[in-house]
Amino acid sequence: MQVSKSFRNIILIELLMPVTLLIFGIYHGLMQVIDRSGVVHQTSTAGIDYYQGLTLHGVINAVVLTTFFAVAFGHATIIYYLKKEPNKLLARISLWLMIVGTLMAAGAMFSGEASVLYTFYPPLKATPFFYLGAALLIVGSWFGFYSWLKPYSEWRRENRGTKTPLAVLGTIINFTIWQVCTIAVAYEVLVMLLPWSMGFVKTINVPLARMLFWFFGHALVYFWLLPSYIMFYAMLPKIAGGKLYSGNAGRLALFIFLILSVPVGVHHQFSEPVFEKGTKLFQSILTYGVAIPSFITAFTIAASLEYAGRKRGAKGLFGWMKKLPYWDKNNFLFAYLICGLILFIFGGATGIVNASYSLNNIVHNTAWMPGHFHMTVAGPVFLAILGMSIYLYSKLSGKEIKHKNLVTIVPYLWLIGIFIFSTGLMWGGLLGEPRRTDLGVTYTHPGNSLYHPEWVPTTMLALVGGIIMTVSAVLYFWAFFATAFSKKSFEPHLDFPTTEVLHEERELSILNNFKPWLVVMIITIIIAYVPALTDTFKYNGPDAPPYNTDNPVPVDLNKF
Ligand code: HAS
Repeated sequence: MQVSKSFRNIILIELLMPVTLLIFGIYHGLMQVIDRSGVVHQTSTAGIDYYQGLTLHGVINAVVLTTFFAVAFGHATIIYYLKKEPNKLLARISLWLMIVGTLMAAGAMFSGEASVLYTFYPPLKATPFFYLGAALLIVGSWFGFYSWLKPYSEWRRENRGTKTPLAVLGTIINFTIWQVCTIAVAYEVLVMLLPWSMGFVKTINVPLARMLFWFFGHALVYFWLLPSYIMFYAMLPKIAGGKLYSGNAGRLALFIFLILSVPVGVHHQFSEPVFEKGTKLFQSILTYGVAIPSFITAFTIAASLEYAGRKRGAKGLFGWMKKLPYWDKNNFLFAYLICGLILFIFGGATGIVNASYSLNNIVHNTAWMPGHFHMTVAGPVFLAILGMSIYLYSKLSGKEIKHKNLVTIVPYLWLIGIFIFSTGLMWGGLLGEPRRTDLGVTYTHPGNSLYHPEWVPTTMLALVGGIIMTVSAVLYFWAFFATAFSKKSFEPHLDFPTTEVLHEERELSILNNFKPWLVVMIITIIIAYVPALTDTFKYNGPDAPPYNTDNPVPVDLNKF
């Protein structure tokens, strides 16, 4: 279908800008594995300090890329499936706020004034520009959401009794979760961190700030994940040559995410004494609940792929796995989505280990954790973003994709890289190897009194995986920018491979109605978070002055 020039430009910028910044994000990922493995023993490289690089890596890859992509992909799904364009003014405001916010935060990080990692936990302090930039990026993404509300309600009025297309349902659910969870982080940033970082107040309530962050932080991971789920349900079965085994299963999975994505944040804080046992137990149980939609997805998508394989002539119990279009370069999205799914089997299993209150004690704050999250956010999420970004860029710019062979190899190389890298991290984590630590200056430095030889093979393994991942990313950049800088060769348009459902299922009005789910969502959040909030107010320790990563003494000590 045709898309107006202004919307094509908005989406193209929202794809191009984060992929360009990703070059820095990937470079700092490589520096992480080099620094940790002890190949070098230094606190900074090319003028960028270890924690500064880690902050750039986390913020660019996990916050900037994912947020821009969610908005760009949201615009595209609304336009394609509802045949209506979002509100132009709101979409433009969204784009500009996100650009200005990203530039402010990037400037702060590159200047070394915001080495606070992507979680920006106090008492680590950043320059106010970092917090303001992050706030603008988030508020900008809200405007993207607001730009879809009018066309969506018009569509519903004009199509009474028709099911909302699955991709649109997923997009609206995802941004509803986002709207709710970001209110907490907006409060943390605007009311707590900003005045503290500007020196208006001297100290900060750390437990409250961290609780507000994780109210947002775990829902954030589902905000990353849901665009991939939309692709798995609404596109992958078609791409594989089959049909979706059950549309109702997909709708149910999405609505369960709406209820359970937010009230589980305390599972990141199991080791924090400020929370009572009951608060932790309840959120641990809900965490097992939020795995259910992923189990539903695993079975539904596996059944859809089995159907596709059998249609392609597969025989026997597992023969369908061999018949799928793994190497079809004209259908390269398959490679990105299947590699993500395979990684997610292991990312999901390790997440369930983390959710256990007792096992969490062994793995919390160890290298196990980045092992887990690289098989989730750098698995199904990152691969779906890469595949869909080049796909959409080509369609909307009218430029043929260059180096399609390379584009098809990228996800397999990435998959191999992540498997090796995450194995190294998780093995090290089980041996007590800490995360977020420049091991090369101490623990993996043979000349240091803190030397831990058992962490050398684990960090070396992670280094091998990290190098393979970097090669994969470089090939992707090569193909992406060769496409972006090539000449237009066809009429720009928008087109998604769209799945049909295998059998017409009974119409369940509950799966086409937001209200009951929103009510349950609010009640669950209240039950889970009122005790957590009360716990943070019971905390009677001192509030904290600001710190930097390079010094155990508070900054601006004279002021206090
Ligand atoms: Fe997690 C920490 C628990 C999912 C990301 N998680 C993190 C952090 C990140 C993250 C970034 O309970 C670190 C934050 C930090 O910096 O401190 N996580 C879970 C659980 C799930 C889970 C229970 N996480 C994710 C996703 C993420 C993500 C998704 C990003 C997108 N996570 C935790 C916990 C912690 C945590 C604790 C805190 C730990 C601590 O102490 O700090 C579940 O949602 C996972 C459910 C998933 C499944 C897998 C389903 C499998 C599918 C694939 C099927 C394959 C097919 C292919 C069909 C049950 C759908 C077949 C075809 C073939 C050919 C084979």
